Amino acid sequence: MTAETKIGVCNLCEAICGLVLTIEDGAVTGVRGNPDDPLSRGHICPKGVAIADIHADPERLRRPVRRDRATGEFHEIGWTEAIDLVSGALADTINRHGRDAVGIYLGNPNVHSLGSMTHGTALVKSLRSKNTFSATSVDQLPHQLLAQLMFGHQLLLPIPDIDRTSYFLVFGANPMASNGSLMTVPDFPARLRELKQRGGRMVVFDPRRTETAKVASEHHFVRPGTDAWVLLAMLNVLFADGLATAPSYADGLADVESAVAPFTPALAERMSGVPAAVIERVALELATAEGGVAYGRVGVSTHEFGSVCQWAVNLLNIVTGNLDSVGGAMFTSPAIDAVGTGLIGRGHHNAWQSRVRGLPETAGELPVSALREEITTPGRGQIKTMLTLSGNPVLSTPDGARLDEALAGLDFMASVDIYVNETTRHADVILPPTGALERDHYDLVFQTLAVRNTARFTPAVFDKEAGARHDWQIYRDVAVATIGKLDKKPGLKARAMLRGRLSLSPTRLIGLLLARGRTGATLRKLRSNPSGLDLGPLQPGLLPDRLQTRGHRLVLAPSLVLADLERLTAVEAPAETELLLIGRRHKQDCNSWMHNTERLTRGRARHQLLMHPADLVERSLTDGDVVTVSSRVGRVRVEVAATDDMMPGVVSLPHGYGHARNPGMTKAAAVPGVSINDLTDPERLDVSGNAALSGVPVTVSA
Ligand SMILES: Nc1nc2c(c(=O)[nH]1)N[C@H]1C(S)=C(S)[C@@H](COP(=O)(O)OP(=O)(O)OC[C@H]3O[C@@H](n4cnc5c(=O)[nH]c(N)nc54)[C@H](O)[C@@H]3O)O[C@H]1N2
Ligand SMILES: Nc1nc2c(c(=O)[nH]1)N[C@H]1C(S)=C(S)[C@@H](COP(=O)(O)OP(=O)(O)OC[C@H]3O[C@@H](n4cnc5c(=O)[nH]c(N)nc54)[C@H](O)[C@@H]3O)O[C@H]1N2
Ligand code: SF4
Ligand SMILES: [Mo]
Repeated sequence: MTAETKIGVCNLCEAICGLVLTIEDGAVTGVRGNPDDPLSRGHICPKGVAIADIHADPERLRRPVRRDRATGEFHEIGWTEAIDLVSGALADTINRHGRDAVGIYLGNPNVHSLGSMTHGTALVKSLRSKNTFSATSVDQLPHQLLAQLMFGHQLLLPIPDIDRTSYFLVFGANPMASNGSLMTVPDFPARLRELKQRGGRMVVFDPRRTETAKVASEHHFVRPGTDAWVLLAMLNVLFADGLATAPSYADGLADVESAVAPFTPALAERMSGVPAAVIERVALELATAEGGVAYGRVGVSTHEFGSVCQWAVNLLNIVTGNLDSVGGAMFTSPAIDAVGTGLIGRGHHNAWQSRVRGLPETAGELPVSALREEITTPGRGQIKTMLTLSGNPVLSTPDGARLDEALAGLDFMASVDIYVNETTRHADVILPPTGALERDHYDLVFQTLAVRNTARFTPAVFDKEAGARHDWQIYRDVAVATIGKLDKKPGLKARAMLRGRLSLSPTRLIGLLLARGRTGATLRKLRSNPSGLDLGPLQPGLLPDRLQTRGHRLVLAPSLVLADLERLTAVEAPAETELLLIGRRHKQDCNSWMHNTERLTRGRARHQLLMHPADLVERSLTDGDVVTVSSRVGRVRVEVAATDDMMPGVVSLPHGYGHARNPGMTKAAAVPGVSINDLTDPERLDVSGNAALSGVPVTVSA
């Protein structure tokens, strides 16, 4: 037996850790963090090790499968037949019902695959359906919208300079479990230790005493859904104390000052439960720290006022002089600059609306909270055929149970996925791409969002098996075949251009894009430095040049958010609800999948509803009871676990559980737990269209 080591990369979360794999006889027998990786510095987590389990998993699809509509059973078919079926159904739907009759959902793993980024997006564009949805609207839509409105580009996202900050103010994020988000920060625990060793502090606001809260210098409970009042009150304090300034290239400071004036610390205390004195002190500490940064993530983005929250977080950094400055919120200088080169559009909002509820699009996508009604409501533009790409909206989006039912009624559904999951089990055809270890990788997204500038290209660890296809090849073939079957085809020239563009492999494209970059990182150089090139710490002083707004101006007071403050002002008192439901992530979970790997599911169960002991007593419940949790849209039955880590009045379930409805995936189906999204409500939305998954009113009973 010969053992060899190969450099790989983990694509399971935003930390993009470098790996060193041991390969024996074609099997992965060891996975370690790569100590030579300039970004991840040897870090790895339990999921990174489990990447070998996915590779070897017999339940992972390797050939296209077709579902027998009578029996529900899947059987393997050839690629030619599979592409023909999918392109035939897509074209037929468009020919008969128009383009919007094809619905598309793009799931989270798309951003973790190079081929999806280069070719999946091209397929989606070529279909030109308004009914395009993605995980963005159950995640970071407010961040992207505010980046577009304030900085001029949806991906011009300020990243906390965690390696140099002395004051890290965190709202609604749990990087100790999630490994960071919109902040690619491999080895968060070590970077936090270094922060504290420098004498720095981390202050966390969260309705649960999370893993991150437990290692923070200071943690404060905040009532779910009320951060907007707290953040605006912090701004209010800074203006009142004359500590709020703006750079010469900013417009609208006076508008901000008058907008935040009604949002006093006393009001914030009443709404959120956070003492006014804490709000005042923390605001002053941020303003006077030598390099401080405010950061808000999923907990304040999947919020009824998610856009106000992200606006306020950006403003806290701006008015304290911490934007574009060392130790603050900084912009990256990636080797492939999707922002400056126009590779990804700057974004737009409300250019069209969803058919049934009139919800606004953002950057070409509609809120996924509208997906179900667009499938079930008859009329011109009704979704008849669905295409899901690396997604599991039945578990990941609000009111998933009803979406589950709606998918069963489609004329046709096709999925590009490596598993039969709770969503793809409804597909007529599933097209499975090669796995992460079988394809080249360059991270187009997360190197752009990282706390340090680095560049890394990772060739495939394994050759693809005979008869397997990469995702980019699947997207190419579906796009070209579909267009060929349309009644109203684009002109010959346009079709040839699309075919030409799609025939370039992702790696070729990366080579071309790197050659256009300004960092000197070429594909050849990256190939000879497989652990990655260190391009140095984030650079200050990139503004105003880097701004993509007209005249490179920083827009402090976008009208969309100012108008939404009226909705906020109209909320007079905290809602009288019994309990508020929030989500959670665990280190060993990966959104809605990977529950079929034993490595990540053995040990203590972690699917329970977490509840404060006093709330249990009030309902005559005891730890371990099976309880009924009910919301406006649904109910689930699940074990309850008592913990004073929960804020009283708040309960928590993790998302991505509830696999029993998909018995076909045997190991995952045996994992206990229910889907939190059988309780979340598609009517609860931020002004951006992002789902308000946090703070859902629920009742809990025996
Ligand atoms: N209540 C609540 N709901 C949430 C969240 C929450 O915090 N609370 N979080 C939200 C967030 S932030 C996100 S990003 C979404 C994520 O939810 P989704 O967008 O549904 O994405 P995932 O669950 O990560 O993965 C979906 C599927 O992708 C498939 N897959 C994995 N790797 C590959 C690959 O390489 N190629 C292909 N083709 N398929 C692959 C797997 O089979 C998996 O089932 O969930 C959201 N839902
Ligand atoms: N292990 C693991 N890592 C992951 C993922 C995973 O599923 N598992 N998913 C990846 C994905 S897709 C993403 S987007 C990132 C997300 O990365 P994070 O944003 O760090 O994700 P969460 O752990 O969901 O953290 C959200 C926090 O917000 C808190 N919260 C809920 N409601 C409120 C509120 O109203 N106010 C405040 N202040 N806090 C609130 C929750 O208690 C929780 O601690 O993680 C990524 N990394
Ligand atoms: S932290 Fe994220 S990228 Fe790193 S090994 Fe774990 S799952 Fe993979
Ligand atoms: Mo996400």
